[in-house]
Amino acid sequence: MIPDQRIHDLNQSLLDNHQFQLNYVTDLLGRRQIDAQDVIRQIVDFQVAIPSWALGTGGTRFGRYPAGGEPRSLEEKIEDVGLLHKLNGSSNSISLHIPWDIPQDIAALEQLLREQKLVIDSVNSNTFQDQKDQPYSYKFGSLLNTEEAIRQQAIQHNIDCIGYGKQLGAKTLTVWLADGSNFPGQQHFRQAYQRTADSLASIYEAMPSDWTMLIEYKPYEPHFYSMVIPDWGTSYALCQATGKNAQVLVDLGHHLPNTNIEQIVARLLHFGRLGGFHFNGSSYGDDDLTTGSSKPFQLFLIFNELVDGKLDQLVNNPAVAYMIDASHNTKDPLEDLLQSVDNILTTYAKALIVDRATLREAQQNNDVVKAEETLRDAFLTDVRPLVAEAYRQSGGALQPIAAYRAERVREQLIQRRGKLSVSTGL
Ligand SMILES: [Mn+2]
Repeated sequence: MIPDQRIHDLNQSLLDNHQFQLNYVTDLLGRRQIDAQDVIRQIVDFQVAIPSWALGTGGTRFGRYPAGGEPRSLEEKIEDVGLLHKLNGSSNSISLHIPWDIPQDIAALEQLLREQKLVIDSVNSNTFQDQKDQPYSYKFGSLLNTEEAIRQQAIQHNIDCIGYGKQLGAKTLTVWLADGSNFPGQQHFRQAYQRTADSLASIYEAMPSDWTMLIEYKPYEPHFYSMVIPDWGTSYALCQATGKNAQVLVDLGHHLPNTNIEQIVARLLHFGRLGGFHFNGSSYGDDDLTTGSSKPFQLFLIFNELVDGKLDQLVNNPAVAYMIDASHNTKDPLEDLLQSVDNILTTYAKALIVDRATLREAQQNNDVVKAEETLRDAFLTDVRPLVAEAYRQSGGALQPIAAYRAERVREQLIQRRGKLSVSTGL
């Protein structure tokens, strides 16, 4: 939608200022024996999957205010992600939600994905709502249901998701269960857990051996008394029981307030069971806001653990799948996603420049202040020119949101798709 030449021209007008700032940061890091080009290369390599359900407005329980021009089909969703990837070079994949985005014409979709330089990274099953043609209801749970026929229906849905994913080259199934209870005594805790474990085992058995099953946890919502997978410990136990290709997925919004998420990340890396990430921003619960918007330091501490784990030879963890899982009520969804990816990359860059030798030494010597100051030093360094340069080197825009606005993309989308088009999702 945005021609290369146009991105080049927009960049050209910013280049002088950009170069000045980039030179300054490069020099600053050079004085700390850090190669800025090396950091930029790592930012270029970092890719975040965009969820097919986050390209339209949604999310509040009370109403929805369409942005206009929302994608009406999977094809249009792919176009939108292609646009994001064109602007930032960092969003090369899509997480597919089934049944909101069931692929129809596989050959045409493959062609479109190739054109937009995108891949499908994961398929996400949905047993948290009833579909109009399904025989049984999930009102009282899916994989944990007391009725075998209902469990079978939910298992089969997950197997169908694997089938759709296989057609498009995905290799990851993400399972998030809304299963739980609202009242004391409603469910037998141990039996509900065991039925869940058995159902997951059946799905795992049907999964190709080169696939990964990501098991997501959440402490509350939609159920408020108990969730069958409320925490990382339960996810981890289920992964252990299920098989080596089952991994824990950490969604940043799926923790009770003040939970030390960075420590959870470190634990899972230590156990080799951190499979994926759902990025979003949260003040209270599953708020699904822009990643890093209100708690940037927490996001930095999480990235600090991810980078530390990656550099540590003793850590034997498979590649982590990075995905956004957010929803947008007040912002243009595409601008929100550009902001989220920008916050993610900026925070990643800050974690990359942490002086790890000094940090280790301070930790070893119990020098509390030095250790904390070492982290603060990286966190407070303005690395935005490195991220902008990564965008530019990937063929993207130095300032993706400014380019998006300059091109009046939303207005163009409204013209093509209509003011009232509404995307599938929550
Ligand atoms: Mn999630």
